[in-house]
Amino acid sequence: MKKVFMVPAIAAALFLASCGGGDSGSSANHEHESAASTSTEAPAATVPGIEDVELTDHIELEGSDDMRFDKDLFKVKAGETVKLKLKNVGVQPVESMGHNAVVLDEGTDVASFGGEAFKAKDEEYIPSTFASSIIAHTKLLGPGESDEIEFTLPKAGVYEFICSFPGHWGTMRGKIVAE
Ligand SMILES: [Cu+2]
Repeated sequence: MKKVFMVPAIAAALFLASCGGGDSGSSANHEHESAASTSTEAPAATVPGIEDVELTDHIELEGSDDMRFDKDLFKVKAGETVKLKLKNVGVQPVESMGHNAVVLDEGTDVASFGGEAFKAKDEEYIPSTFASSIIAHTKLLGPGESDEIEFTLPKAGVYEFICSFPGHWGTMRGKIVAE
């Protein structure tokens, strides 16, 4: 008789244990859902047209007398070396139409950076006051000149690049998406 009595007690204990398991299972599901919704907000998805851009480790840019880069969107691998070559294909003198390419850290306020660069003529428009926001930059180039640099984007994200010559960042501006 005692054994028969024990069986329902064990069954009740197992039932309670499985209820507890059910609760933790549902909270795990909840965490999974929130992780999934975070991943849909990944930086690569926030830049229109990035899905049509091929992964590269060698960016080639041209800057022209009409204050434009010839391309404005690139996709690279985070943590890997990227080469960037800029050529000034214009004919106007460097004093009035110089170009560079400055790769800015994620989250840099481009307008603020451009304002500081404007005042940094003695530093070829690479403001030391914003040094921590600069990942890499080319030299300031006159007509027909080119420069090539190497850098590594530390983590996945969207990094802007601009020409920091006074007045140029409004039109000479693009994005490098690291994935
Ligand atoms: Cu420029």
